[in-house]
Amino acid sequence: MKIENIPWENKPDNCNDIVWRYSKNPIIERYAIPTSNSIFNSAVVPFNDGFAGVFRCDNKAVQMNIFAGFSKNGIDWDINHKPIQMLSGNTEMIESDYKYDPRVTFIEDRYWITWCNGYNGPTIGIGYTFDFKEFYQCENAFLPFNRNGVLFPEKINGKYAMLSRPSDTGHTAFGDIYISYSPDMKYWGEHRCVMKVTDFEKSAWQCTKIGAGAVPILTNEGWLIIYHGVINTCNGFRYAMGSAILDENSPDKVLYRTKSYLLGPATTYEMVGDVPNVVFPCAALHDKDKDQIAIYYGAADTVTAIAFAKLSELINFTIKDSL
Ligand code: BMA
Repeated sequence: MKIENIPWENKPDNCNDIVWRYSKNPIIERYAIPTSNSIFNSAVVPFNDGFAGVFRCDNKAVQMNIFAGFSKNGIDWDINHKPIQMLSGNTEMIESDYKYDPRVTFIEDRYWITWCNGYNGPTIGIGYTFDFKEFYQCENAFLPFNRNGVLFPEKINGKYAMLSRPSDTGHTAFGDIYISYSPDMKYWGEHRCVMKVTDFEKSAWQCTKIGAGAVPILTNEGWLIIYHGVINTCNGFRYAMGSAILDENSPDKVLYRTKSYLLGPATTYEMVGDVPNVVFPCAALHDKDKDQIAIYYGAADTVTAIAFAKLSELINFTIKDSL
């Protein structure tokens, strides 16, 4: 995809990493709208001559909800002060006690949104919009409990495909990534395991649970995914970012997967916040011709940040550093 005004900053001279942070992070502060306690784990896409996004803004009662936002440059955002009000999509309106951790994927003719939907516990909600003004809520994809539902940007073998992470009602101390398929965005099946957590001895940062992050990017090597991996330390969970490449036609096959994390909590805004030590990617913008990718991530469950990489370097590293 070509993105004229993709956010970008060159790698600092003294940086040896594949992924580097934007120097003016965080791009969205916790109090960016009047009601917010925190704005993080949010998703953006190119829209018109700029960008649009769906943002997780927890309010000061710490209720989780999703809000639409717009930007000319992908860095400075105007987030609506009112949460998204859903109309009924492919079913009658279904309950939603809360909404969090949205992802946005353009498929065919519209923007599809998935999020963690409160329906007797967390599961994957699905909705769509054409204009980021009117939103339509569809059937939940799965039974509770599930999190981190991420749609592929095109059908695979004629079906919609979604990654997800079956979980529990609480702060889930386990979790592997699965894929499911649907002919119509309503009924989901053919569930297959894609990747499991690692052995502690081999790659400890992803040994407790993993979950899909950004929408998969189709490359010459296969589907590039950017995901989060978690280790349970003596002081609680620590969330970092890694990448993997899945087979183009059978994306339940993992071809490569980084042993090292690409970005872990290391700056103040990643290490200090409502939930310390969280780097949680939910979206990425890329331009293949420019060889650029901008990754959006929630930091410490409080603010939103971006990091950059050269797409080719990220792919090569995923292959070279593979487990
Ligand atoms: C997960 C989700 C995420 C959050 C993470 C770290 O279970 O709630 O929204 O970023 O925990 O607290």
